[in-house]
Amino acid sequence: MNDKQFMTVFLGVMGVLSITFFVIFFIAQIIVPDKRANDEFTNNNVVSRIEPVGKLNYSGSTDFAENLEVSSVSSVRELRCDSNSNNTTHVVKMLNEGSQGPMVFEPAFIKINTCDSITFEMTDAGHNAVTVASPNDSIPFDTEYKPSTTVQFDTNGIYLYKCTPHAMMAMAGLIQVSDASNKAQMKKEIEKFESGVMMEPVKTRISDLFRQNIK
Ligand SMILES: [Cu+2]
Repeated sequence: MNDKQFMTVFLGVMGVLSITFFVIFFIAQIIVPDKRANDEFTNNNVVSRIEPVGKLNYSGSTDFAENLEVSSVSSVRELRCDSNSNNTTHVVKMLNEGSQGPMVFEPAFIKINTCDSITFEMTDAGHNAVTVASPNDSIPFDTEYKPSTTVQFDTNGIYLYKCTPHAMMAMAGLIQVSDASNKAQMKKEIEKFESGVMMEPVKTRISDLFRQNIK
């Protein structure tokens, strides 16, 4: 075989390889989009089931009357409270600066009776109140950065809740509804929460609150 023959064979082989490559590439283009549609993360049926959590909204006004909202829980289950009975509504404020330091709920600990309500008031904008841990069979709450949200508590026990954007600054609070039946479990939950607190001076703010108030 001389150089000329060799080049002819070589170019022929290269040509066949190139055509084969493009055919495979072309087929892949047709197959891959189908595979992608079956991927669980891009499947719309799956995506639509994932609830958006903690939408950030710093445009909260302090016009409470217009935005007052009572948390609706009927889609989860009916509250076990008699709507006619005289239950008290307490107020917890969300503050940039309180008597206990920056980024606090005030009061951070509150003891209420079964079926009482708490109105979370976003006194300073950019805060929410979201359940971290609560008694078994209780309904978690999320004020969704609304200026004022009233939540009724029908399940006894201790609740730990936080402000999502300021949790690392220990912006959290405790609610005791009548009894402290879940005290042991809550102790662990507070420990877990405080492991995520980044500001050293307030690292034990919630466990201190727990120790001082919950018997
Ligand atoms: Cu906050």
